[in-house]
Amino acid sequence: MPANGALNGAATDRLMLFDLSAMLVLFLLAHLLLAVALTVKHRRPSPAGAKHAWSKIWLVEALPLLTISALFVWMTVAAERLWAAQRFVGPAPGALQVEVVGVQFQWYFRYPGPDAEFGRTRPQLVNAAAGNPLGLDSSDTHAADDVVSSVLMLPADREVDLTLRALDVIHGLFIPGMRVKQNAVPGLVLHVHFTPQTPGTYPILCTQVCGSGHARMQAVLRVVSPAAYDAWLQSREQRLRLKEVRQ
Ligand SMILES: [Cu+2]
Repeated sequence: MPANGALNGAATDRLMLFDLSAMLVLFLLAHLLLAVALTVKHRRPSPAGAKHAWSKIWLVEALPLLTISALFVWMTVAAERLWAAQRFVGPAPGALQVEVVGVQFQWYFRYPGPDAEFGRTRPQLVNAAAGNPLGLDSSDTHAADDVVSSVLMLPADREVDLTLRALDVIHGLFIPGMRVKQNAVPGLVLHVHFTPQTPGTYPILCTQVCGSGHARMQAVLRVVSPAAYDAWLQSREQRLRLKEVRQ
């Protein structure tokens, strides 16, 4: 994994390190057991030793089995808790709202603009060649100020709530540097939230084999200072207004 740049990433990294270490220890122990079993000569149990058999089974089989089961249950619960913290537990009320749309073979990021509300979209209006890849409905006043970008620009240290949609098939949004992974499914509106911390450029990938162009379905996340983010959004808004004036 690349260096972590998000608030939630440290806990994920700690759990992954623990899980991998536990797997390594269990792997080595299993092979040690196998080697011992192969080298020790089999002996016929004496009638006198039969009464010890149950305590031996408990010690050699049941106890390790219960311990490993408890470890696996703990690992599952710990992972589910991290997963749920970014999905089932809602974002902070002031979280930045960004919509992510996956379409063969491109990611689009939509910002609601000054009115803080995403405008209406209609599938019939989707036309990437005409500059409307998401099918924004210009008759809706909320849609007029929506900024659509192919780069995900985010301010550092502010929580972002991503709303994921897909226009055709299932796509998988993966930002390794933020330890964020979430599918975008046609017909579903899914949420995932996180807080980027370290400014920088982070690759965004698609993790679902979504067609012939799947491998090039990549984008970038730019984490910048809040001032740089505001300047970027304002310049995009200005570009929208100029376009409107020309039309
Ligand atoms: Cu894809």
